Amino acid sequence: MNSQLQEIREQAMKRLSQADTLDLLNDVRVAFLGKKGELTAVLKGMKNISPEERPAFGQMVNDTRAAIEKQIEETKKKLEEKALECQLAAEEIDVTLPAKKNPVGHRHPNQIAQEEVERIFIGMGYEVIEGPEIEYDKYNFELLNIPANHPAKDEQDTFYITKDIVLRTQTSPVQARVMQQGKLPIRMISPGRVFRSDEVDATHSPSFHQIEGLVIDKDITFADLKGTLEEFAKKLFGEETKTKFRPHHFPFTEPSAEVDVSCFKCGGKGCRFCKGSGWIEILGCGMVHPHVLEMCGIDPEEYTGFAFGVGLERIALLRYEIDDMRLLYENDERFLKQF
Ligand code: 2U9
Repeated sequence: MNSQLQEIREQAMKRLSQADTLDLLNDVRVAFLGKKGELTAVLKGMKNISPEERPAFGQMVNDTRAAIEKQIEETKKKLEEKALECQLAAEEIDVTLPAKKNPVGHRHPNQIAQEEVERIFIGMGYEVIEGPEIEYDKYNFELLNIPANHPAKDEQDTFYITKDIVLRTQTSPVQARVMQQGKLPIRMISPGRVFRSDEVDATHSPSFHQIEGLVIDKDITFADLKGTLEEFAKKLFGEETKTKFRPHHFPFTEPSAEVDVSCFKCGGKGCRFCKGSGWIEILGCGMVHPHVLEMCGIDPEEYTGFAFGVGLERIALLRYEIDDMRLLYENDERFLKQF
């Protein structure tokens, strides 16, 4: 028996020295100390030993078990240390590697231009008011002095949802709605998307953006309009900017004008940018037509006002020297992130 125990101990020690993973170590523990293990089998055979020899034999079995358990613990500790070392080596962090990029969005040049225009008018005490992109024909055309069969309806041909409902061709209907609410005076701008049935080219798109402005109060004159837009042009293009008002016609304003600014590239001398003229057209404006005031419930004998409209894309193209409007809609990141 003594030699059998000796044999078991040697076998166990040999297999423990070969166990190089925690799983193999567990196999060895089960093979020798488990319920059906070799040492357990020896214990079960104790009933065949004489009672006098039993205590000494029991002691030997316990010593063998303790020796194997001790070796298992030591091997386990070594294997766990080795596993940790392997894990640490595999998860090594190289702090010299370039950091992962976290791509964030970028404001669109239209958005930047819109915020800039808004900032200038907010600074002059204007409110920013937005409205629906789908409008009644009445608000988009009728109340703005463009009745059925008016030629301006051709120029502003749009997309019809029904006979009476259209995709708005200008943001003016927002102003018409504010006027109808009857709270005076009004000092507002309304930015937003508008639609026209235009073919796509370098300067046209069926969907673009405008900012329109409206001021209604007692004693508002063309001089107020001029002063306001001169100030706006200076803030947007630089203090040295000059403005020129050319007579024009819009159905909703009378008198009406188009406004040019002195070329901010050449200062007015004439260059490729302003096509040699020294001037660049930026917006349209005028005194709100008395009939429009009347239709929107305001007494033209008591109140007068001015209005203007700016194409946002035009401002963005000029400010950032972009020569094709289509670039603004392609959303190519390489283009957008330059601004
Ligand atoms: C009301 C009355 C009048 C808004 C105005 C313009 C002149 C104008 C163009 C600029 C470039 C349109 O985007 S564009 O093609 N707009 O020239 N807009 S006056 O007049 C109004 C607005 C509201 C109640």
